[in-house]
Parts: sequence; C-alpha cells; structure tokens
Amino acid sequence: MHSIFDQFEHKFNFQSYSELTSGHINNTFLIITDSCEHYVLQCINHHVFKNVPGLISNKVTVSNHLLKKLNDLSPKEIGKKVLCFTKAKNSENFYYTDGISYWNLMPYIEAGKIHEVVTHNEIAYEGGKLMGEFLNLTSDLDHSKLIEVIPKFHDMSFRFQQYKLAIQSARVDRLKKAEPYINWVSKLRDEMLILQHLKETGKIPIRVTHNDTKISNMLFDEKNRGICVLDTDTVMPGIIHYDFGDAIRTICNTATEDETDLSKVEFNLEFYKSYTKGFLEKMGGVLTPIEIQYLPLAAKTMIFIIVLRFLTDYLNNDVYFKTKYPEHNLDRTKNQFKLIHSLEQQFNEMIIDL
Ligand code: GN1
Ligand code: MG
Repeated sequence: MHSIFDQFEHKFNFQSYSELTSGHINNTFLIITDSCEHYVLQCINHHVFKNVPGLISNKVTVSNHLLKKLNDLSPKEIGKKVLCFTKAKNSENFYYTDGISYWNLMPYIEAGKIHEVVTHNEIAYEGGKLMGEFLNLTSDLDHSKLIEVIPKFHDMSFRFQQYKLAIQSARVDRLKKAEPYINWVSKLRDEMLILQHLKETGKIPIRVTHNDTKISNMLFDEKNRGICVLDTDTVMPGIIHYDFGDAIRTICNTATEDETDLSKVEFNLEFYKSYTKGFLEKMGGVLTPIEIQYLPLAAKTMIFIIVLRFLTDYLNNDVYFKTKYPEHNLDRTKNQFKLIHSLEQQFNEMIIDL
C-alpha cells in the first residue's frame, strides 16, 4: 500500500492504512500520513468497470465542473465540498500497476461523517438538499461529455434479461430458495418498466446523474449538514429518477440493506417527505412536471432494480457483489422486498402535489 501511495504526488508521508469496507465493488483504503491530512486510496474493480480510464475521466470532469461553479468558495470550503483527485507521478489521474490494477487517490475529507441508516428527519432533509444541489450544479454539464461507465446500468429491460438468463442456469437449490421472490418479480414487471419506457420515448430528459446515491455516499458535518457527495464512480448520463429513487431506497429504510431481522425493515414515510422537500428545494426549479410526477414511482422502481440485481447475483452464485456468507445476496433480496412491501402500503401518501 505504501509503494502504491508513493506513486502519487501527495504532500505527506505514509504512516499506516486500514480498509474501508462498506463498498460492494471496489477495494478502498484510508491512508494515514504523518500530518493532519490523510487520503483515500481506491483500487477500481476493472471486471465491473471495463473502462477505468473513462471512469476516472468522468469523475474528474464532474469535479472540475463543480469547482468552476463553486469558484467563489475558499480553497478550504471547496476541499470539503468537492472530491479532488491527486495526480499520479506520471501526470495521470490514476496509477496502473502490474498490468491488472487501477488505483486512484483522493484527499480524505476530515470534517465529515457517514450514516449507514437515517435516524432523524433532519438527516433525510439535509441529504435531499445535498443531492439536489449536486444535481443542480451538474445540470448544465453536457452529459455527452461522460461515457456510460457501465452500459445499461439502470436499464430495467436489460436487468430483466440478465435475471432471465440467471434463472435458466441457476442451481436447483438456489432456484428453490429464490422461488417466492421470482413469483413476486413477475407480478411487478409491467409497472417496473414504466420509467424505462418514458426514458426511451423521450418523455423524460437525459441528465448527468450519479447513479449510486445511497446514504453512505453522502458526507455530513458534525451538525448533520450535508457537505459532500461521495463515490462518483458511476456518474454518467441517466434520468433523475435513478438518483432520487436510489437515495430514497437507503434514506427511508429503517435498517441497513444487510439487515436479516426483517421486523426492523420498514419504509419511513416521514424521511421520504423530508428528503423530497430538501431535494425539490434545490432541484425543483430544474425539473419538468413529468419528472416530478414520477418521483414516487422512482422510489419503488429503484428498490426493485436492486432486488433484481441481488437476486440475479444469488442465482449466478454470487459473482458480482461482495458477499460475506452464502445466502448474503438472498438476504439482501428479502430485505429490499420487505422495503417495497412497506412502501406499497404508504404509496398514496408519497404522491407529490404539482
Ligand atoms: C454497489 O460498491 P458500492 O457499494 O459503491 C453497486 C450499486 C448498488 C450498491 C448496493 C457499480 O455500490 O449499484 O446500489 O452496491 N455499484 C455497482 O449497496 O454495481
Ligand atoms: Mg458506488
């Protein structure tokens, strides 16, 4: 870790490192230096992200755009609000080693804390403002400047195709355990394709979107004010519903997505309302009425798409998401299924007045 760190133009000396384990795809490490400024060193999973230089270029393009838009802030404030990338000694924004691994380095944002589960309305509201501001600031960035880092990442038809193939080749024992969820997926199919259809027919515009807006990708200060949107690995062209829905998926879950005690998993309507209020305060002026109208369905759709992805990975014998035990992906499926069930009971109260 020390020698990889030293391939970058950092200012301070390596002292120690620890792994940050919350992500499901990349390997991420906190590098402690001999000063008060530390770093996050990340090894990008190039099996999942086939074009890592393109991914890094997306992240840098977005950060540079934010820096331009926020140029009246002091360097200290900017350093807390925008992810910055430390150049490698070869002047690239990443370091490629051994012909297999891509690394990138970011200064660690000291003042921040992360929530895995929302405990107060205020956090949901602040999360909404934070994400709304990020999307507002990037709404004038031409999305064609970004590559599609994972093609069809949130394309529901594509996810259904992958799921169908997984069912065809699944082991009998796994198929049997997945059966109740497979039946339920079929019932929701048509409704879950509505947003995809609106996108394909041009009724919903393409924008720059983050595509991984879970609560643990939002950084808060000690007073729980949102300060920075993290993990821009998946920024690419998309629709606003991906980001709204995926944020609601974790903001409104009263437990983490790994919780196996399903009695703890509920959809918190108050947190939904607070997130939506904060989000629309920052982003409402940019959105079209049809985009706003479909936000509640986005919440359901984005929980559903992760159900489909966890279930597909379970049927494929866990080849995509990191898992800690054999039934992990099935447990995640059950958790998110319970969340949709709880959301459905409150759906009428989620409608937004236009
Ligand atoms: C993955 O690795 P991480 O935690 O940033 C996944 C997201 C899922 C998330 C579920 C590239 O994100 O799409 O929503 O797990 N990222 C990728 O926690 O597939
Ligand atoms: Mg991510």
